[in-house]
Formats: sequence, structure tokens, C-alpha cells
Amino acid sequence: MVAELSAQITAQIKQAAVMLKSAKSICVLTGAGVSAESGIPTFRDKQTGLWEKFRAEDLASPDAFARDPKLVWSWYQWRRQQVIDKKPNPAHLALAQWQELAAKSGLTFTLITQNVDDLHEQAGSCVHHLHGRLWQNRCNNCQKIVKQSPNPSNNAAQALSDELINCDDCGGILRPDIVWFGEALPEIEWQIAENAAADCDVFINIGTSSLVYPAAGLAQIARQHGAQVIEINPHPTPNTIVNVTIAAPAGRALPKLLKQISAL
Ligand code: BV8
Ligand code: ZN
Repeated sequence: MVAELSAQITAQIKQAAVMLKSAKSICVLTGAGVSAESGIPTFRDKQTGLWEKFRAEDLASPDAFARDPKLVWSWYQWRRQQVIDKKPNPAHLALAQWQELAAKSGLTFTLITQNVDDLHEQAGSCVHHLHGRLWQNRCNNCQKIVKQSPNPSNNAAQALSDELINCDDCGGILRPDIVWFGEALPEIEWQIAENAAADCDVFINIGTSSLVYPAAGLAQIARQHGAQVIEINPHPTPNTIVNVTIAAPAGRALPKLLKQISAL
């Protein structure tokens, strides 16, 4: 039996629901915390196993890939193995349900994620990825996109092996289609995110440490354009421009928040 949320958190959810009830446009930014209850370690969680002695930030960079492509490729293949059997949790499902309700009631609801897993898509959401997708590769030479099937059937061994894969078109090596530190975000997705943050009445940061820019700056953009900012995170973040903090896990808070909004 999961313990009830505290009176304080219930009050925070009520406060957020009142804010959201009158909103005509909502922008949501999710981070690794939204997948934590699906069993996927967050980006800054300590790494385990073979990767224990590495920091994610040191592997997620073009320099690291140039220096040792096989090491970085193996890390991503390991991360794919870590997420391949993971399923959406109540946070992903609540966001997908909210997006569906919004579409029916003429509310603008934009979901942006920093995550590279596909759990928002599995839950049925339409989502914009700012930092790329784990299940997609790109040729390091000609930039050709090569899908990596998340459910390797017959080619399971090859699909998640540590062997580098060469591009069929030009022979260059494939890299994950992911935005590494020091690399620009995809223009279209960033433009969508910036516009949604600037146009929304309420901006919700869910499960992100708000440490990585420019994504972490979206709440500021929203606030500067007159939006209210809600944060859902069991731990404090450096975000100082928050109107309401729901200090609870997203998988617990979001279903309750959705219920509270419809009860108003
Ligand atoms: C850019 C993909 C410019 C990788 C990621 C020097 C040179 C260049 C740039 C910089 C520089 N110095 C600083 C920068 C900017 C840099 C940056 O911000 N660095 C930080 C570290 C200071 N940013 C960049 O480099 C960006 N690019 O600036 O380009 C440019 C422009 C034009 C032309 C060329 C260049 C690119 C940033 C993207 C990096 N890639 N991911 C991969 O995944 O392998 S970012 C990485 O951090 C994650 O993937 C994630 O996307 C992001 C944020 O992490 P979070 O999602 O917040 O996860 P985290 O673990 O930190 O926190 C989890 C949170 O969840 C916690 O708060 C926890 O309390 C909470 N939580 C836990 N459980 C729950 C929960 N919440 C709710 N419910 C729960 N159950
Ligand atoms: Zn190529």
C-alpha cells in the first residue's frame, strides 16, 4: 500500500490545480526524473557496473566520441539495454491523458522533453525531444539517420553489440542521434519549445535538475512572458522562479493533479 501524500503536498497540488484550471495554454518540460519510477536511473544518478567509474557528462560529448568512439558507443548500447524493457509509469500516462483531454477542450498543451528514452511516445504522447533520441543513430560523416529498433528481434545480438556500425551509404561510423554537451540543439524542436514557453499561461518543470542550458532557461522565458511556473520534483532545484513547488515524485503527483483539476 503506497503511503498517502502529506497534507502539505496535497495543498500544493490544490494550489497548482487552481492555477491550471483557468490556463488556456500549458507548456510542460520533463527531465530524467519523469522516467525514474519506470526504473530508469536519472542522468546524474551514480552510474553502475562497468560504467561506475565514468561520469555521464564525460561520455556525452563529441570529444569523448572522437577520442574513443567504441567506448562511447558501448555506453549507449549499455544504456539501451538498461531501458529496453522499461515501461511508462503513471507520470507518463497522466501526461498523455492530459494531452488528449486538452485536444478535446481546445486547450494548448505542448510537451517538451530533455529525455532520450521513448516512454512518452509509448504512453501515447506527442512529444518534442530537445536532446535527441536513444533509439536513433546518425552517420558521423554524412549525417544519415539510421533507426535502431528498440525491439531487436532476429538481429538482437548485432543491435546491442559493442561493435561500431558503418553507414551503408558512405562507410562512416554511426553515432547515437543525441545532442552531446557542446552541441547545438535541433533548431526546429528548440524553436517549438521557445515559442511554447513564451506563449503559455502555465509552465511546468517536471523531474529535472534544471542544470542544463538552454533547456533550463525555458522556465525563465515563460516567466518573462507572464506565465506562472510550477515545479514537480521531490528534491529542491536551483530554480528560483517557481510559483508552486509540488515536492513529490511525478508518478504520484501527476495523477492526483489531473484529478484535482477536473474536480474544480
Ligand atoms: C549548447 C543527452 C551551444 C546526452 C544531454 C561549454 C561548451 C558548450 C556548452 C556549454 C559549456 N558550458 C556549459 C555549456 C552549456 C551546456 C550546459 O548547460 N552544461 C551544464 C552541465 C552546465 N549545454 C550544452 O552543451 C547544450 N548545448 O549549449 O550548445 C551551442 C550553440 C550553437 C552551436 C554549438 C553549440 C547541450 C546540452 C545537452 C546535453 N545532452 N543529454 C545523453 O542523455 O546521453 S543533457 C543531460 O542533462 C540529460 O540528458 C538531460 O537531458 C539533462 C538534464 O538532466 P535532467 O533530465 O534534469 O536529469 P538529472 O539527473 O540532472 O535530474 C533529475 C531530476 O529528477 C532531479 O532533480 C531529481 O530530484 C528529480 N527526480 C528524481 N526522481 C523523480 C524526480 N522528479 C520527479 N519524480 C521523480 N520520481
Ligand atoms: Zn554516412
